[in-house]
Amino acid sequence: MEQIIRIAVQKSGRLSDDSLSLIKECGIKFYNGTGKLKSTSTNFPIEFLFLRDDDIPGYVADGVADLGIVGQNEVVEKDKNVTTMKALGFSKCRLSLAVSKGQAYSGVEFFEGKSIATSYPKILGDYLKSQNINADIHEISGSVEIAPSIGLAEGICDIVSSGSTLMMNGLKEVEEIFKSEAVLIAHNNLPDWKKEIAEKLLFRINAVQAGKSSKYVLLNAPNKSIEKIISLIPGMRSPTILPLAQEGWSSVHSVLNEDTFWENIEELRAAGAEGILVVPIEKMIL
Ligand code: PRT
Ligand code: ZN
Repeated sequence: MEQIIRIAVQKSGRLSDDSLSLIKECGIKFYNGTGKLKSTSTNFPIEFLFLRDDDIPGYVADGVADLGIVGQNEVVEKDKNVTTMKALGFSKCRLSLAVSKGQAYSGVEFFEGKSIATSYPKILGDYLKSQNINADIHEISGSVEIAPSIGLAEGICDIVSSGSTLMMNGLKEVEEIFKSEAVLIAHNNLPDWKKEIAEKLLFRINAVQAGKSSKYVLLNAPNKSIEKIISLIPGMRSPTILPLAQEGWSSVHSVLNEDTFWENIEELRAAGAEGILVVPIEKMIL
């Protein structure tokens, strides 16, 4: 039998598009017809299982799937034995406590003796324990944000992204208790041959991510500024310097980090750089 590994991804929801785009950016091809539950890549030894996100940590822990892409919130909430291989940087959100907008709130002690509705009883329970708060946790599976208005609970603990759901429901965020993003998880005891395939996938993911957080930059500068410019954009090993046809000028090629991009550009201009071109990088192997 051909040796392949299985990865569980969300069938349809907030994680699906970004999970599948990442796989595609890794050069892994597969057919993703609507309603399919399984698909095998045509050019990488991997099979996809399309599942509900809530089930992914369990399937990976049981070994039904070897790998999974799921929100950290689900991994921690489900409390299954899995290994987190890599934070993937998408589906970022937070789990927060919220109360009615008009409610006076001075601190987490507010929740002492109160009831809180949530779909995340484990994460909330751990948090309340760490704060020495005794509260009544009402586990509900959806529409948590309406709980205060229907008198089910005095507070809620739910996923927040932009904050507009809370606002529309007359609630205010009072404590952030957990930060989440999509992660790549793995079964704890993968045999070596599966580990090797998982490492190949991880290598590609790292290359895609490094590319995304960097830009290729080309600029012209008078030779007297080159030393200063090299110190500003040291690049991977060191920048490439090519002479321009015009005497006394050079072209400098290097790599810039996205996070410090604008600061760097200003410094480069101040150092004498001109004709600065910035180009996206598809993949970067360090
Ligand atoms: O059907 P299935 O069970 O697979 O999906 P699901 O409906 O349980 O999950 P889904 O697709 O909604 O979310 C999957 C994962 O995306 C979550 O587990 C989080 O890790 C992550 N994520 C990122 C979010 C959000 N952002 C998010 N905004 N999950 C949910 N929300 C919801 C939140 O519950 C609330 O209702 O969006 C609302 C808040 O959003 P804002 O922007 O109004 O603050
Ligand atoms: Zn779900």
